[in-house]
Amino acid sequence: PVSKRRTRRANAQETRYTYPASLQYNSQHFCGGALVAPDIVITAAHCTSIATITDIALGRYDLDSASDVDYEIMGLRYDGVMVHPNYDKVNVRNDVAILLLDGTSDQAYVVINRDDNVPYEGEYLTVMGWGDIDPDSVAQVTSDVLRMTDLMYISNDVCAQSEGYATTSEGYQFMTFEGTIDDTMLCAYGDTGGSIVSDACQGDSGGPLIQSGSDSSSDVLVGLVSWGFSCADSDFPGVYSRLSALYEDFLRPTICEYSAFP
Ligand code: 4AZ
Repeated sequence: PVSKRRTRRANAQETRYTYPASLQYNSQHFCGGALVAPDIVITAAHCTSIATITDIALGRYDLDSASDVDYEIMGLRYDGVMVHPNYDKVNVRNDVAILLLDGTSDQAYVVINRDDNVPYEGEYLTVMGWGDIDPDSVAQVTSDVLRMTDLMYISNDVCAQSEGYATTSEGYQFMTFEGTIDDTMLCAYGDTGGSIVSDACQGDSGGPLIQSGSDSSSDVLVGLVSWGFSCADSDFPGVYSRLSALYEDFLRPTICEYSAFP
């Protein structure tokens, strides 16, 4: 996650989050994910077309360091990528995929939100990832350590009416689709007033947006980083896959069928 100012960037605590996954191609991080059962990671559907997933790193904090304890590198089971059947890549709808691991993780996994009334308007949420930390530089600079930031949940209507998505040609240009934030999406933004904006960015995609509990086993996974116009621009909130909307039709039945720990 990024911020236009350094002050609000925060490294996650080394051992606070056990369920973030780093999806890698030949040891290079390219997307996030979340461990939701000992043998299942979920991520954004669009991540499955960015690169081939050769490794899934779990229990990591510093991707560049061998000093992380208890971390795990997993692969995918044969035919282990299950994209939501109604994933719509033009409109970025139903942006979720299930990854079946070829092993069993010892990390604490995170509970998926199934309550349509969560999050509530104005609720604070937390996003985390190893994604781009400097959106102003041309090169993508992924973080070596896991970073997190708090964001505020806003309703889909408020999001669609935000300065950027509602009014600017940039917004319209980006939203080549019908211009709605549909019910498989949710929005959150990190504008604390002034110029300090924190946000998810490239490389954070697929990673967890949570309602924070006191530890990893009491956190609730409400979203996955999905899209947004630019990063850390106060006119454009970040958009996430809304997991409560994807739970009954896809996540619950698929996890029940394929996990050895349903
Ligand atoms: C991306 O390209 C991306 N600011 C992810 C999140 C956001 C923008 C872009 C949200 O993966």
